[in-house]
Amino acid sequence: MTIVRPTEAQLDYQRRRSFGVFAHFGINTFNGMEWSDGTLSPSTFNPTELDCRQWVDVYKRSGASHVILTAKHHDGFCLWPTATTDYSVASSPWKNGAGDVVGELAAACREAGLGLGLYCSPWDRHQASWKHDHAAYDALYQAQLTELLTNYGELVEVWFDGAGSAEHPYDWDGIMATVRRYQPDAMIFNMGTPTIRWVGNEDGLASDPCWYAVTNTGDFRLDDNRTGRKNGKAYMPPECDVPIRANWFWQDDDVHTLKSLNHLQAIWYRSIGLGANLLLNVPPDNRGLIDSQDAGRLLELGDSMRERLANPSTARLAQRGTTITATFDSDITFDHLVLREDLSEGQRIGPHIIRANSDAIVTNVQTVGSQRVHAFPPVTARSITVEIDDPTGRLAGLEAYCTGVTAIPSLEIQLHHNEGKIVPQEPAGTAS
Ligand code: FUL
Repeated sequence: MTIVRPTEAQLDYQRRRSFGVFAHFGINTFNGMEWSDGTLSPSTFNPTELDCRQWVDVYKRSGASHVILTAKHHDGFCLWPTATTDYSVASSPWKNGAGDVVGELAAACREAGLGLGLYCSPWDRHQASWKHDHAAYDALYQAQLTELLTNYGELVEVWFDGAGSAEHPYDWDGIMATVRRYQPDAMIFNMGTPTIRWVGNEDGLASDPCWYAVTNTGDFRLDDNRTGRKNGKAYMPPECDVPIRANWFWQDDDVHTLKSLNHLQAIWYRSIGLGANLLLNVPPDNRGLIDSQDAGRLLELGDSMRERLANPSTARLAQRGTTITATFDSDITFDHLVLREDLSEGQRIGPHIIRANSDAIVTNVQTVGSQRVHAFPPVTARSITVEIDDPTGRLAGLEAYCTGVTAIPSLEIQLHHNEGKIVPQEPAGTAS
């Protein structure tokens, strides 16, 4: 079986950027819409108090390592003063047309040490050429990307959204060459030749197993998106995107859909806790600020998870074949374990069983990956064993925690904007 290996940039991303924030912001924010058709007037874009430092302050304090901004959504309205179209902030009353949201966010991120990624929708409903003159649109899109990739410093991720694009074949070779040329280390989300993939739902949920390799690439409707496969052909870890309310753009009438702390924690364990990356959308409102209720909830999530994982007991590891013995300095009581696989030779560990004092405390679980978080009723032991399925698998680390929380929280029923109920589907095998 061939096991594909990650690049250094992918490994770094998995290690350091497991939690990012998505910021949907644009002309929709001022018109109560999620998708608009490219005809809304730029005169409606007018944030009265826009302050990217306030966004970055909230994001940073939550523990997020990066933010991804919708520089252009499907409506084609550009948040930077692009030379490619008038449909941008330059035609808006905001700062009399002299503003640049991408520039302000990039500066705030640089100042605070937060990574920046940009979303630039290939589907553009404002440009007639998108439908009628593919070559002209492809040139315009390349020019827009070039502006974004060259004027705003280092980007950690470029987000390509597949929505709406079925009818337009893009010049992916050209687009990828542009990204590689100007931002060689940036992760590429989901289209072209991606380095990270969509997890297959917008509920923020990965599955167990969470394999990083997939076989079908370059198509965002992958059948092995959700679980991946051990012997897949390309290394492409999943990113789990989910909005903090029902909608991606800020709306003035959906605060009742703000996800509870319990539900966000449930998402955390089923994304970051399964070794996937989480991208939680916390968008600016029509003042150009993060709403205090959204900010409060995001900070509660960050604080609570940080508190749970604040005091690790680190184990010494010894491996014989498929048995790994993890020994602590003394007897300790713990209810959480975090396992980290050494991924430098590719992801190898599948089903594993953890025993303490010869009782099985974790069973029926699959992959480990960049980090796997298990929760269970308290156990006291000086050493534990992890029985893995593949003798070539290696753990890079194992830590135990006493959190007072003895199970992974359950998902809650969510409300749609229009009050319809969404029952989140529990991904297979995630309860440990
Ligand atoms: C989808 C888009 O259509 C939504 O508006 C949103 O941007 C989401 C993150 O991706 O494909």
